[in-house]
Amino acid sequence: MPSGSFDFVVAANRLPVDRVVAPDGTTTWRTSPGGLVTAMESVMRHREGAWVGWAGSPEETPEPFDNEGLHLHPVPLSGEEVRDYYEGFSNDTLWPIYHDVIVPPTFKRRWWATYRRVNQRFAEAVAEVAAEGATVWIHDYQLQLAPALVRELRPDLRIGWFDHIPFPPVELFAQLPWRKSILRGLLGADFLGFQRRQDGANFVRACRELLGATSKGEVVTWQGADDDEPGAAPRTVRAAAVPISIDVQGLEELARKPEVRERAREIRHSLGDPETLLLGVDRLDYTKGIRHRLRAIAELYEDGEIRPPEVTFAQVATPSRERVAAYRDLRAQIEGTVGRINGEFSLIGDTAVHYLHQSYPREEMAAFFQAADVMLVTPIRDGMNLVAKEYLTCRYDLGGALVLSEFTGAAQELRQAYLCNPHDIVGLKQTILRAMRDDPAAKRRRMRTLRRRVAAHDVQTWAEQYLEALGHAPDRPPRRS
Ligand code: GDG
Repeated sequence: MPSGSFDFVVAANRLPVDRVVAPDGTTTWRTSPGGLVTAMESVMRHREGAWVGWAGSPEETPEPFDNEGLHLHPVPLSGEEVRDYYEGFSNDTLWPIYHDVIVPPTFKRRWWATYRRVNQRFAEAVAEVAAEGATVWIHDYQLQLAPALVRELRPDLRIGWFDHIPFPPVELFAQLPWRKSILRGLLGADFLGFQRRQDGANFVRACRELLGATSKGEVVTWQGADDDEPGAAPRTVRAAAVPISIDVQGLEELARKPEVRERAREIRHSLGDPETLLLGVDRLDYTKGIRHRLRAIAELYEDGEIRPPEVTFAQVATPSRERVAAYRDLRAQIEGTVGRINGEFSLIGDTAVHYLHQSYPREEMAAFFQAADVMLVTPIRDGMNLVAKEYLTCRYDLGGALVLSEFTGAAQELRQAYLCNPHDIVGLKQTILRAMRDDPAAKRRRMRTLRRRVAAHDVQTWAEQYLEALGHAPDRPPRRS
């Protein structure tokens, strides 16, 4: 296949831009704020970089274009493909299996066929734009077949894949009817990055048990298969943890702006100037533990341990995946629970739970974080959880406290947080109270240590570490990526 001209290519489900339609109907593109884009900016400074991804609308696919120094190469998806590859296979088959089967996964052969077809299309787009010997960095669970498919088209490329979500234990992964094809797809990469060491170990074990591969520490060796399926060639691949982080400097600068600080004061005032503001910020997803959190809050009100207006709880639940039934059911449950808690424990003018099913600008999020005395991050399972790191970064005043679930990737790093098991409602209640009532000096010490950890390992460091590991992939001579 002829090569393109870009020596560094990112492939992710979405392009890092949002469409902006002017009143006269003309379309422009705005870079979507997010850590991944910032990380890429820093590693692409001295390279010719391209990004392959879906533009976000099934109706219209723009021609490739340049935006803020980056070449964007849109991959078209039809409405049916969005339903089957993205909402179906990615979010209703893989997402539940990779998150401890909190809800049952749905298996549909048609979804799988579309997932394969779309991964092939992404692979072709990568092969088209990548220069001879280029480095390719593929992201996340939507594109697990792409590594092997890219390699078949372009064996000259150095290919990495990063898993933003957990990789499940083999006992759960084995439920997937297409488990071997997924492993073979991933083994097409030279280096596989995971959030936690355990995720990498789960992948290695799955390769041993389901493909008969051998392993030595983090390196898997597979003899290949004697068939025509993608990814049949023998492979030696390293699977290791490179935990993701956030753009610490950019976010702290934002949080220090006088208008953001003023907005934080306004938010507290609008909530009745509580002594303690408890806050949750999540995509509305069953992995995030919002139901368990509400149960603990309800019991704390019931026990008389907390009461409005002295203590109030605000939950920002950003709308997410509303075309998937499990998400619609979750929303109905949560909204029912919030209604019951407020019916029982709110006073006239003093609300027990402020529930916001909305999406906010970054400035508003930074103000929310600054306003919160106790941040509740209580997922049942989460690859990393960036909200925890964002909260710490915004609390440059060393105020506040972080309650953090043991089942997040972030808990591996943030040992000084108030760690909790969200399934243990009694324990969760005690941890929330401790985070509220601990000695202020002890809380400040915890915040200082936690903030140091996040600052020392920001998203730029993450990208550099990842590319360093990819550059030293086991099967290839070392090279700077
Ligand atoms: C996946 C993995 C892993 C949320 N609401 C608004 C808003 N957000 C921002 C947060 C944060 C991001 O979205 C969410 O990141 P998380 O890490 O918390 O969770 P997932 O979306 O599930 O992300 C996760 C991550 O990938 C990265 O690898 O950590 O484990 O599941 O940045 O602040 N941002 C704005 N308005 C909102 O209303 N502006």
